[in-house]
Amino acid sequence: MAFEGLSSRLQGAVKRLGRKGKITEADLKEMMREVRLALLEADVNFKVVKEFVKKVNERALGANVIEALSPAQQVVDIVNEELTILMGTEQVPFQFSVKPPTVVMMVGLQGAGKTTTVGKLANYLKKHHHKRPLLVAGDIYRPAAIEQLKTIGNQLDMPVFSLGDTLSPVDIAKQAVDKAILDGRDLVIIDTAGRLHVNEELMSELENIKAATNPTEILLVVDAMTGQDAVNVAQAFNDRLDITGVVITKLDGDTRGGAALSIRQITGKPIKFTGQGEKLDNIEPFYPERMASRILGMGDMMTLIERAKQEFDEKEAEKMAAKIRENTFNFNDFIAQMDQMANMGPLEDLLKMIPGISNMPGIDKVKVDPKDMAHMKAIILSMTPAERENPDLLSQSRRKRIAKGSGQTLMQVNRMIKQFNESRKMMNQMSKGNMSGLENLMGTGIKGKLGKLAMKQMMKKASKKAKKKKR
Ligand SMILES: Nc1nc2c(ncn2[C@@H]2O[C@H](COP(=O)(O)OP(=O)(O)OP(=O)(O)O)[C@@H](O)[C@H]2O)c(=O)[nH]1
Ligand SMILES: [Mg+2]
Repeated sequence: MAFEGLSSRLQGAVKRLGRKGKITEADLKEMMREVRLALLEADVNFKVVKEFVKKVNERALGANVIEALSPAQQVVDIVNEELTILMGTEQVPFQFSVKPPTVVMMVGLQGAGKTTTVGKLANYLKKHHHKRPLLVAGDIYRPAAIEQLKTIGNQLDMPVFSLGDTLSPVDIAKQAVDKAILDGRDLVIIDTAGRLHVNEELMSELENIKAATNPTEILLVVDAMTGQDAVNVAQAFNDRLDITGVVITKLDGDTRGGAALSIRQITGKPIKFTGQGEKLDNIEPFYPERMASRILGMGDMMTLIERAKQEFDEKEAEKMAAKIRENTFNFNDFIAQMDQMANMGPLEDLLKMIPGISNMPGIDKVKVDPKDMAHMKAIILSMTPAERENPDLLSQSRRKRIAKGSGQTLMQVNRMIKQFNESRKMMNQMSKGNMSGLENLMGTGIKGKLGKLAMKQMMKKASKKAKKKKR
């Protein structure tokens, strides 16, 4: 798969960071070193790498991730966002001419995938935009080029405009546009010849085709396998032709993918499509965000972060953490946390989405019984507001009343209150001590989930203890 090296290195760096409850400036430095190496190894242009690392580092320090409740998470978030920005932030759609036909020039070096992409793009725009394409055989130099395009036209059941190999490509292109207008074709895609290297002859021919046909899109086709050189090639084509976009082909291959990461930054021109195979429907619009997630291998984790962000009010989290510290965490807070969790879907699912957690020993045995939760909630809801605020008010007579009100036995009520008090004490101690974990756990979204989990485990322990005592 493309980006494999980059992905595994970045994920490795993230994982190492992810195990820490707190990170230091040294951790951050080490992480940035890894990110830098990962990008360089993936053949990302060194200027791009330098700029990228600088930006991520500045943001991480600026966001004070070292002080933050979830430093690792925030660093990952920043890397993901910057990767997205690096690749262009938004999907840039294919442009159509206001006045048909829309003319497209496909340009690029030899073997990049121009001819194939002519077919793919025609196929795509017919399918998704109901266009009526005319394919133009503008490569008169490579002997089999015309036949290759005709075969593609046959496969797609689309007309191919060819005048053989005696007229100049400029004339062919010009006549093709006239023919399209005559036949009511609203899309003209011109295949052009490739060269091994950028050279003057090629560039001036392409300039002439551009002048003769006034294309709306000039798409540079770049093979994803091209390493560092991709950037120079893109720059050369852009300088002469002022390209409108880039198509990265062969992303299905075993490529390091550096080209995809550098070109936007260096040329300022968007990647519009990617080719992911030899078949004529292996083309997709390029989405920077999706590509970044794919590179980080964190599609799931990003979803989780997004969900947590939506569901959780950061201020509430702060408040909760403070309450634990000050030992004023009460039943209302407890219920609020429970509801919070319910909004986020089953806890087990959430845990599975967090890299590093999913393979923690024993984690798969953690089962959160919704019935348990419901019982706890019923008991709490049978308390008066004052009792919920202040668990110390709960005398035996009050507990009897609560048991009745909640349909639970007195024993169940006692046990629940005891568990609550014990966990509260434990959380308070942890928040004061070196176990930075718990305050975090009760903090922001994801941690809120973990907080629940920790609480649950503590409660289990407490109840086992209670049982032992009784015997
Ligand atoms: N795996 C894979 N192969 C591709 C992709 N795009 C093109 N190819 C293959 O790459 C080879 C070259 O593709 P062409 O479309 O002929 O490239 P070209 O730029 O027109 O080449 P010239 O006309 O010689 O300059 C062909 O074997 C294609 O099947 C892709 O996205 N994935
Ligand atoms: Mg070709």
